[in-house]
Amino acid sequence: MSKHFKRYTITSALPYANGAIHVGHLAGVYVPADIYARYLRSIGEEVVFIGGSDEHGVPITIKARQEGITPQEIVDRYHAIIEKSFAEFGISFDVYSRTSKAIHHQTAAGFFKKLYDDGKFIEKTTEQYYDEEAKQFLADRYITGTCPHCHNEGAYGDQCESCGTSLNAMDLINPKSVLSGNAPVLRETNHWYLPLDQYEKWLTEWIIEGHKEWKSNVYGQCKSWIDLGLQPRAVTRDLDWGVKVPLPDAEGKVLYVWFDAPIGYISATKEWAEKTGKDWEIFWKNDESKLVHFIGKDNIVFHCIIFPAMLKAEGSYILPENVPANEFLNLENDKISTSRNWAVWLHEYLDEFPNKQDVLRYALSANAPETKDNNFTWKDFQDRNNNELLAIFGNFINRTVVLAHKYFEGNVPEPTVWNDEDKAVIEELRLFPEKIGKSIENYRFREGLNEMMNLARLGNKYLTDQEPWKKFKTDIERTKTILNLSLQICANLSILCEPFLPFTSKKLCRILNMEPQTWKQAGDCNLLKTGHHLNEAEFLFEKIEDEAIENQVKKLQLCKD
Ligand code: B3M
Ligand code: ZN
Repeated sequence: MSKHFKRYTITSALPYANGAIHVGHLAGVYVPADIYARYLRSIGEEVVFIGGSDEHGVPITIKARQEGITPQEIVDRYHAIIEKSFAEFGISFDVYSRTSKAIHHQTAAGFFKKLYDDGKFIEKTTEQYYDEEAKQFLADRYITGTCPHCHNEGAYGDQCESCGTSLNAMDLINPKSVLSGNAPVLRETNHWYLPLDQYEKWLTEWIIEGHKEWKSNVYGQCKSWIDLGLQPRAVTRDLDWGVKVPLPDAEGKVLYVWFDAPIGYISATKEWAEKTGKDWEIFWKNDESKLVHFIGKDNIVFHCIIFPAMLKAEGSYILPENVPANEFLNLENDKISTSRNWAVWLHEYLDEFPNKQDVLRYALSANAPETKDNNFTWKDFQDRNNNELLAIFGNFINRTVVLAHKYFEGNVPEPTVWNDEDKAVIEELRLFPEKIGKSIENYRFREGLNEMMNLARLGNKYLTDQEPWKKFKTDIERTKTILNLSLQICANLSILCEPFLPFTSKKLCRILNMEPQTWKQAGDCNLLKTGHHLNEAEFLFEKIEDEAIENQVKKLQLCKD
């Protein structure tokens, strides 16, 4: 028996505010999280769905330097772009915060201080590169030099982009500071470390023994990390952009971005609670609250090992119940890359496909990289729209509503004689809410989406088989029953498609002249009462022509040339 929870704390990875959002982000993290949150709200659960921008870290300071502006200006710009994209795609956050807010700085500093006071850190002195002219310690990204493996002269202190090897700044041959161009010198500095090695036994029990139900990609990654043996991790850095280390003698030091960012989930919950008069603590400290982190696979170690160890060290927090991380989405058979502009950016998509948010949501969910890396192609996008959304879902709704107007002046006709075929459809219909719900609860969103489409398929087939257009003249009672039942299926679809296709659900409710209903009402064949008046039919989807697809492919190809 799985445990019943009273409320849900749903987080989605905080995107770095140094770039816009692309389809990979949406498919990997935000659409699945949104489906989950919307479904839970629909079944009547109490939910807080948290998002926000991750506004610290070295790459942001580097971008600011390159552009000759402040890091704050960089994050202000991208936070606005990101927040707008999420809103436009219907990602239904209860709060979308940012880690440069005062509430976050207080919360993250307070969290660090509690761990410090409780003696949970170890302090170590190491030698780090220092730029004597710029008078500052150098983050790995601030050092370039020759790669010891492939001899590329422009390798960074953390990675050589030419041969792909991860590096330590100390490995570079002829290191140079990005700030002054001078060779850096080594200087002693002290930092605080979370001794992850001390949590190894506990992590083994909690994950390896306790969470065998996690997705195999997630579980497998955790297991190999733990098997390799965990090392103490520095949680502070010498940098002037971030949450200041709240200790005397820590001038010029901030919390490591991966220490403060997950605490951002907590700060965002506080912000939301202040605005809505809720109690944030119950969502984080009560074991009847279910904490679920939606992330991409590159964030697994931080959410499954390091953040839980931080929460455990603090002592008063619940731990994630699940971390349904996705694999990566490729684009036209190639890795998405922001530097090569090999991506589909959300804001550009909407310029070219206005009001087609749900088509993208659908194509991405249908192809979600749930168990392995997956591929987005424009051709598949077109096929999903034309052959599924339009040909099945849209066509069924449209035929039904048009016929109801034609034969019954847009009023829901009274069903009189149910035959065996009707009864079979009614029986099948009843099972959908639970089937789709189970898939969503188990993080199998593709399966849930496919089930939802199966209901549209069922409706479409029923209408085609029953041919009310042939019966209207000879058998008005049958025609009434067929259209009544078809309309009930439309009404059910408006509920059951909502987590996946929220814009379509809204439009469908408008066509049916019906208030949005909740999941509990689905499965019923009397959602629309006899005599209820429908609005005019509108197209839910329209055909996407080859030309539009060719343009997208061409546009991408430009990045290759
Ligand atoms: N900003 C990394 C990323 O966007 C990081 C996630 C933070 S979640 C607390 O992949
Ligand atoms: Zn190299």
